[in-house]
Amino acid sequence: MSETSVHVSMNAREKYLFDLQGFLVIRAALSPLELKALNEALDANHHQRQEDTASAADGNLSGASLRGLYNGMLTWDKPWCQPFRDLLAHRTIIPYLNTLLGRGWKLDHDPFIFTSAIGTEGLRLHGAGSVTFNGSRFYKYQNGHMRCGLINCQYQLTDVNPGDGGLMLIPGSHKSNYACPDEICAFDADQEVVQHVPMRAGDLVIFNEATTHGTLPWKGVGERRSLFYRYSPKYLHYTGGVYETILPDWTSDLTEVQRAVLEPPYVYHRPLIENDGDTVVSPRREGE
Ligand SMILES: O=C(O)CCC(=O)C(=O)O
Repeated sequence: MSETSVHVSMNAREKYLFDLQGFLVIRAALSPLELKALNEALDANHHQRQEDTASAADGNLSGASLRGLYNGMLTWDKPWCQPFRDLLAHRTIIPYLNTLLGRGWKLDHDPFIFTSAIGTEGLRLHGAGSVTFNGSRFYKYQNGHMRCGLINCQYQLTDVNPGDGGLMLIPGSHKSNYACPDEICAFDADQEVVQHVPMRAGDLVIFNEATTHGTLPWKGVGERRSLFYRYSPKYLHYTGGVYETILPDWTSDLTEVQRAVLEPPYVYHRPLIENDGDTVVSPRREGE
């Protein structure tokens, strides 16, 4: 039997924690076989590694080297693309995304992986909370439902031990009404409000882009390998990359559920994935 955590709905404890913190950790989201296939695919594609020059961290977040960045995995040569395609609509995440984004959510960014060796720099805290209404990265609770702009699903392909570094978040900041002061964003002041999230390989952290977050310099002995899938509600698109108005030829290899996730933003007649992870329905109109 698979050890993957499959949930048919987001439970009351998880809803409380996500609403409170702006993020949620799902333990053992990936099965050992899925984890092995993803790591083998990455090992076989080391030549695809680029350096992430965007972070330019200094002070407490500086480091001796840049983060490694991989993308384009959905169209890597077979068989290496397959484990990444299998995660497009992973059964574990469906009930969470249905709850946080409303049914009809879509992949937003092209999936990517950050890697770090010991000494790799971090990234300033960012994510604006409720300072201004930003329709692409917001948090709202209304009429019994949570709704978010951009949602990050970050799978760990290797362990993240306490003190290793990597993802940091300010719990509750998705609802903050004031801009994060510069010295906190730089991780120079009030470090106790910032939470590092230790995880085992196979764990998943789901967080709202509006939750203030960044990267601690990597101090782990092992390599950091964090795999990101970012999703948005059916009516918006945050970035370029995977947004195609007509699905490309390679998507004919995908399941109906996986293709539904790659649909461009629109509302009417949209394929909606049920929590069971298998059923796609397409109501004429969807008012959810
Ligand atoms: O390192 C992380 O997990 C956070 C990365 C991040 O927020 C970013 O690259 O924008």
